[in-house]
Order: sequence, then structure tokens, then C-alpha cells
Amino acid sequence: MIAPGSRPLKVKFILPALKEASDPQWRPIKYSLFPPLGLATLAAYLRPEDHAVISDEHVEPLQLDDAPELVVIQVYITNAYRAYRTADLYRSRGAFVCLGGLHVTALPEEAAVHADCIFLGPGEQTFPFFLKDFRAGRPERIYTSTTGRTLDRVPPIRRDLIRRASYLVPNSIVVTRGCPQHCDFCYKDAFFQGGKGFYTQRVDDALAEIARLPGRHLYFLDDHLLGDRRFSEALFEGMKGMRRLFQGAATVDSILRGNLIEHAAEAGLRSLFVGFETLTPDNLRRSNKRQNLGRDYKAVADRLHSLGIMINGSFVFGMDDDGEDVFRRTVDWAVERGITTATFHIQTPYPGTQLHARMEREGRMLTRDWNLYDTRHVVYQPTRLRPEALKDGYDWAYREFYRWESIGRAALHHGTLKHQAKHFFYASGWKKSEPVWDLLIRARQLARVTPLLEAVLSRVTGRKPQQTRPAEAQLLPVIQPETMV
Ligand code: B12
Ligand code: SF4
Repeated sequence: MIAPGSRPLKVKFILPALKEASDPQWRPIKYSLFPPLGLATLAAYLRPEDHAVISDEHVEPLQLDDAPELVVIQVYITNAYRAYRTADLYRSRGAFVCLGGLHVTALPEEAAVHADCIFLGPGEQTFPFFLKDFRAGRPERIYTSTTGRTLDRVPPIRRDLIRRASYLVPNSIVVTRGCPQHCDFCYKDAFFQGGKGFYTQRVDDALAEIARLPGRHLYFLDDHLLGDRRFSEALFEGMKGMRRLFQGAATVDSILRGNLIEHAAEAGLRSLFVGFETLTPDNLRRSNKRQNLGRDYKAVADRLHSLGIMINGSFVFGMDDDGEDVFRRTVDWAVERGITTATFHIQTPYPGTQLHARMEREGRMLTRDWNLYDTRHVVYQPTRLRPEALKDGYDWAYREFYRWESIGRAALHHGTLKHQAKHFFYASGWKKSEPVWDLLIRARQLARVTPLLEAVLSRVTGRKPQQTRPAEAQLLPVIQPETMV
């Protein structure tokens, strides 16, 4: 290749969608929630004179009639085939194609066939190295992130490349990487192999990033926002004067431990994604989900509710100790505990994880069609359930949890009439209004909802937290990423 040297680069960053989200006839709202922060993070390492675009197929069709010289594609397991096809196309036209992300890290040999260069692990350290090599005309075939991982003084992410109007939550933010835990089904240990598995931004950098975001509402996409006590405490302290309202994710034990969750509530936390995963201790033990073992899930729910924090509970079906009764037990528990929204998953052994290795050893993997690895399909042989029964039970759980009667019963869990009405209105509003969201997306009117969301939130300005709960929490629980399976 001819070294680009010091002339400006023409770079295209692409986040391909999974199959279902690429269908213009049906794009569920969940794919229009969050912008591609990973790609915007990488774009920050370009020079000001370089020309960059970010194309997110979740929110717009991929335009393939352009001629970038460098193409950077983020590969998840479910978008892998589309990512490879796009990579092949650009390579056939002479572009230099880089592939990176979770799936590339898990299966580098598979990805390498479709790329000029692949990246393993997080990109903050490797991508700037690559850019230097690329400009000098001698890029390597593979860049692996190992030692020296840090978020200290990383350049501010290129939010100017994100079309805010295309997303319901343009104010998504990530202030840490990884997680201090080691659940055997999680992507995390494989992705961060060879270096630090959990690290944070400097608190002042995180606060500066927050200050740059307009409006009040924020969504922290970190795997575990309460994972580093000192960092989180300082972050929440700094946020107290900022009048923000935010959502995030955390583990069961971190909610029960000390008073960090109170600090979070005071700083504006209004809804939390909690990885309950399973009500069966043997499942937790086998999954190495030690942080949940012996914890009182009821106490977790009660504590969050007492602080006015809505709960999006995450539950996994199909673990080895799950029998036919798991679906009803789980849904009953969630309804009885007043969980506002629930995210159910069929256990999915991702390549690279301990769980996948065990399933392979036991000869239990049923397919390698990555399109099916979306936590809605059964891709392995369960022990105590037939695959069809697992799929049916999963579908039943969603229907049952979001039935009018269940929503009503869950809402009644809360003490005050206001709180009950809020729960009922929004849990139902979310799951029962998918066609409305769909219409808004297709009519490209989503941008109108974002200010509405913030307007509803801002009405509560200046009131005491307890009094503001009903109004502000109303729209918040509807937004739920599929984090922490
Ligand atoms: C937000 C989110 C979403 C959002 C939007 C995704 C987006 N816009 O990026 C939505 C809701 C659309 C979504 C959907 C899905 N998601 Co999702 N999602 C996430 C979440 C919570 C955060 C992603 C994020 O912003 N991370 C922060 C940024 C800074 O990191 P990053 O994106 O990983 O990018 C860094 C590196 O990966 C690397 N990198 C990435 N690409 C490249 C490319 C190159 C060339 C280089 C150099 C580096 C590089 O550099 C970046 C900086 O370090 C993650 C959990 C997680 N912690 O990652 C799950 C996660 C990625 N999702 C997951 C899944 C399963 C799904 C769904 C299948 C769920 C479903 N049932 O529909 C779909 C499929 C999406 C798809 N396109 O295929 C899994 C992926 C498992 C896997 N092995 O691939 C995760 C890990 C959750 C989990 N724990 O299981 N998701
Ligand atoms: S599942 Fe959640 S708690 Fe467990 S390692 Fe992954 S991110 Fe951490």
C-alpha cells in the first residue's frame, strides 16, 4: 500500500445491525436507543483534518456507494455476518478494512479472513498505534490490547459524529471499562484477557464529559456503575450539583453493601438494571456468579424502591438447574416484588466464555449460526428442559410478565397510589406501545420524543427527591439495554 503519510484520511466507521434491526419494515425501539459509543471513542484518535463518518445501521440504511480509504467495523456476535459481508465489499474496492470488537476478540481466525487488520480487546491503546503505522504505510495484521490499559486522559469521544436526533437516548455515556466480577457466561473475561479487566476514567474527566451533555437525562452504559466504590462515590458527589437524572446498571451485592446506592440516588439515579439472573443458588454457583450467592433479592428490591429507584430486572432461563417450573417461579417473583420492567434471556453461550468452553466439552452446542445468538433462541442443549420447552417458556414469561393483570399486580406492590399509577402506566406503556415507537422511528420523528422525555423529567426540578419520583420516573424505566445477561 502507498503510505498516506501526513495527508488527511477518509475514514468510515460502521456499526452493522443484526438481521432483525436491518429490516426497514420493523425496527424495534430498542435498536434506536443508544449511539455507537465505541466507534465514537475510536474516532477521537483521528487528526482534526481527517474526514470521518459514523454509520449506524440500527438507525439508517448502510450507504455503500462511497469510497473511504479506511473502513473500521465493530463486530458483535449477532451482526458478524453482515459485518463480514460489508468488509468483503469494501476490500474488493480497495479500501483498507479494520475489524474489532467483542466477536473479533472471541474468534480472531474467523474475522481475519475478512479484514486487512484485526483488533483484539478494547481499542484505546491499540487504535492510535495502528493509525501511526497506517500513515507510515506499514500496518500490522493484528493488534492486541494487553498491558497499559487505561482511560486516563483519553481524548473526548467524537459526539459530533453522532446524529443525536436518531436516538432516544443520545446522552448515553460510559465512564468505566469491564467489570470486577467473573461470571462464566459473560463476554467480559474473554474480551479483557491479557490485561486489566476493570478500570475507570478519572473522576474529573467523567464529570467533564457529563457537563458537555445537554439536557438532564443520562444513561450510563457501564457494566457495573457501582463497581469501584471510591470512583463511584466521587462521581456521585461531583454530580450532586449537576441536577441530572440518570439510569445505570449494577450488581445485587453492590446495592446491599454500604450506602453507595443512597449517594447514587441523591445524585439523580432513578432506574437501575439489576442482574438477578436466577433464583436458584446452584445456578449461581455453577455460573460463578458469586456476588449474587446468599443475597436477599427481596432486600435489594425493597431498598431500591425505598429510594425511588425503578428496577429493570434481568433474568436468564435455561441454566443447568432450571426445570419446567423456572418460568412461573421467576415471573411470579418479579411481579410480587414490584419489578417495573424485566428483561428475560435464554442462556446463550458466547464463544470465548467459560460457559461456551464447558458446553463444547460436554458436546452440547447445537448450532454455530451467530444470527441466533441473540438470547431469544436456544443454541445449546439444556439439561433439564427440551430446547422447545425453553423457547416456549421464555416467550410465555414475556407475555405473562407484561399481561395487564401482572402489571396491575406488580404496581400494587408499591405503597402509594401515585407510585402504583406510575408503575402501571409506564410498564404497560412500554410493552404495549411497540407499534407507536415503530411508527415514530419510521416517520423519523424519534427526535421529537427525546425533548419530550427531558421535558417530563425537567418538570420535577427543584422538588425533593421523594416528591419528584412519580413524575420523573415515568419515562425512565422504558429504556433498557440488553446488558449483563
Ligand atoms: C448499548 C448496548 C447495545 C445497544 C447499542 C449498541 C451500540 N450502539 O454500540 C443495543 C440496544 C442496540 C444493543 C443490542 C444488542 N446487544 Co448489546 N450491548 C450494549 C452494551 C450495554 C454497551 C455497549 C457499549 O456502548 N460499550 C461501551 C463502548 C465504549 O465499548 P465498545 O462498544 O465495546 O467499543 C470498544 C471495543 O469493543 C473496541 N472496538 C469495538 N469495535 C472496534 C473496531 C475496531 C476496528 C477497533 C480497533 C476497536 C473496536 O474499541 C472500543 C473502545 O474500547 C453492551 C455491554 C458492554 N459492556 O459492552 C451490550 C452487548 C454488546 N450487547 C450484547 C447483545 C447480545 C446484544 C443483542 C444481541 C441483544 C438482543 N437480544 O437483541 C443486540 C445485538 C446488537 C447487534 N448489532 O448485533 C452482548 C454482546 C455479546 C457478544 N459476544 O457479542 C453485550 C456484550 C451484552 C452482554 N453482556 O451480553 N446493545
Ligand atoms: S455478567 Fe455482569 S456482573 Fe457478571 S462479569 Fe458480566 S458484567 Fe460483570
